[in-house]
Amino acid sequence: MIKLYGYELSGNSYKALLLLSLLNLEYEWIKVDLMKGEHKSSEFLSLNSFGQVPVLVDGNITIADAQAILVYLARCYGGEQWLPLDAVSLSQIVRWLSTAAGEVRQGPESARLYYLFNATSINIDRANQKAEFILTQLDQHLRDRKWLEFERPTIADVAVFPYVALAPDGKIALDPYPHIQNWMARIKQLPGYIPMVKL
Ligand SMILES: N[C@@H](CCC(=O)N[C@@H](CS)C(=O)NCC(=O)O)C(=O)O
Repeated sequence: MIKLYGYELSGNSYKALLLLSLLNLEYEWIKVDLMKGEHKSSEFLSLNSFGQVPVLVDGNITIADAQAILVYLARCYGGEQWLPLDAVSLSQIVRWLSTAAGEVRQGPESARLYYLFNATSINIDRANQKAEFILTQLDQHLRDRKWLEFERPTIADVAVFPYVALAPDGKIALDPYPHIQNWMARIKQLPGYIPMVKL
């Protein structure tokens, strides 16, 4: 059975959980307690030397990084729907995987880290500026679209959704972004959708 190593308050772990659930796959959840430093144990470092969750183990395959896990699951178990492979479509999806790991991480994800986990090394003014930029961009992008790309949900939506939905944890209100809110509501309606803390 697929094993997912993660932490329940980790939005990156949630990305992997969400796709596992949307794909209706069975998995075993293995909690790595970041608060207890379990991600720095030698046992966990042998799975991911970066010392970060999530990590997915499927048979003899071990994959670290939320975006990499989404790609793996989509291609192994989701067919063309979640990650099409023609050059243009693939590049459109990868753009959003990069945005999730770039602008979204520097913005709402960092603000959440600052307030929820007291990560005072984060420059909160900069995180707020980055958040406003990417949320405004996303809202514009979604003005006349149901999903980030194409006429269906893909791993682009799964990668970007968690830390946008969690923005209020970083004291970033989503009220000014109606198109983002409509998109989030659509994601929550998908068969197999699970909210973040259900573990
Ligand atoms: N690029 C990685 C980042 C993963 C990441 O930052 N994980 C956090 C939890 S959300 C973590 O494990 N932090 C502990 C640490 O970096 O020491 C991904 O997208 O999965």
